[in-house]
Amino acid sequence: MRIEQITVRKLRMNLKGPFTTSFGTFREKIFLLVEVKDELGNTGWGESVAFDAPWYNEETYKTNWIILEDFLIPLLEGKEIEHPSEVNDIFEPIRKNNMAKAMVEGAIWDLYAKRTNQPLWKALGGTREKIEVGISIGIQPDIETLMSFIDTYVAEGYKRIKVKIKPGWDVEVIRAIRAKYPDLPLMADANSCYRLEDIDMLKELDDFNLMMIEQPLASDDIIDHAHIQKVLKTPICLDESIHSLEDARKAVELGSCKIINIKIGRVGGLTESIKIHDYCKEQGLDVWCGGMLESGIGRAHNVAITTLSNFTMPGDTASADRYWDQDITEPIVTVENGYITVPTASGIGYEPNISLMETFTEEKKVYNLRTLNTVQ
Ligand code: OSB
Ligand code: MG
Repeated sequence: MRIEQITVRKLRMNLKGPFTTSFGTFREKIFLLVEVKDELGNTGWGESVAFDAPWYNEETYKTNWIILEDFLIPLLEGKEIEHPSEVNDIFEPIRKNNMAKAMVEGAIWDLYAKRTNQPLWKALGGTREKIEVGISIGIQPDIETLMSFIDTYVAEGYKRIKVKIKPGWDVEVIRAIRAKYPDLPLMADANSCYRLEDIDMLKELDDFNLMMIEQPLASDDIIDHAHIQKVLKTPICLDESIHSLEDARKAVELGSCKIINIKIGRVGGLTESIKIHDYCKEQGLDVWCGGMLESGIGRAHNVAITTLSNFTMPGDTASADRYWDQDITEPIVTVENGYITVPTASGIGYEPNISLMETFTEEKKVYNLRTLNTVQ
């Protein structure tokens, strides 16, 4: 197949409520979508999980657009692609910018699955027909507010609760949750806000039987994480620190974590996600699929990757209606009793709702690629 056209859109969607992490508060999501088209007129969709500010990693939707226009599109021009696993290699000359690469690679996977008339999850090698889901709850103004969110989500059947923590919102919060819910599958995500000298606080968290502590230390660290994993019973899960299979291998060899959160965008696409998944399976580590407050397109990709056999822990791919008044796919991604039933339609299995998408679109650009068959 040849990619002949790429359409980029910048969308803005308001979150139903604020989402606060240790690094900042999201009230809206500004992000890019791409639609790729092949020589037969098949299309595929991808979403970038880069935010509008470089808080989580160094990318933003604007840097994604520049990388796409100046480097990724030129690399795709004139390329005959047999299988989407080749896209990773085509983008190899460009360092990092993983979220920019992943949005295009994901769209080409969707296109390929449609072209070969199979659901994306089957094309990826997935085996599950329904997936288990948890939910991530942001930092709240007070513990009562947090507890009422937890009550609601537990009643809705979510399979585990993740709470965001930061200095001043950690041990007391976890203690309060455990007092009410001694056996709830519970974890905490620090988004890199602690340092080695906070070890005593992390040891206190060790008493609460958490499923894991996610990314307690710096976003580029695997050394100090190995130091603390040695003294903690609670598994460390790495998110921000892992950008590739090589990073995963080094973290595992150092003993920096026992669990990896795979985010398709952070690792540069579905192909790299599969490689990390397979490596962790060999090494006996659990993996789960993280979230980046995605719209329906990115959410659909998360559902597809989670069907692989070593996604043994519930992910963060909660119901679309938890984030948005209206989401841009038909149907929207829905969680029932803690499960998402995986779609059977070809490709990502959720149709883009173009007319609704248009109402959230602030900019749009169509690129026609020079192809092998261009007659001079
Ligand atoms: O660290 O997993 C994270 C949201 C924004 C940035 C980083 C993270 C998160 C979440 C929410 O935890 C995941 C979601 O519900 O999409
Ligand atoms: Mg995280």
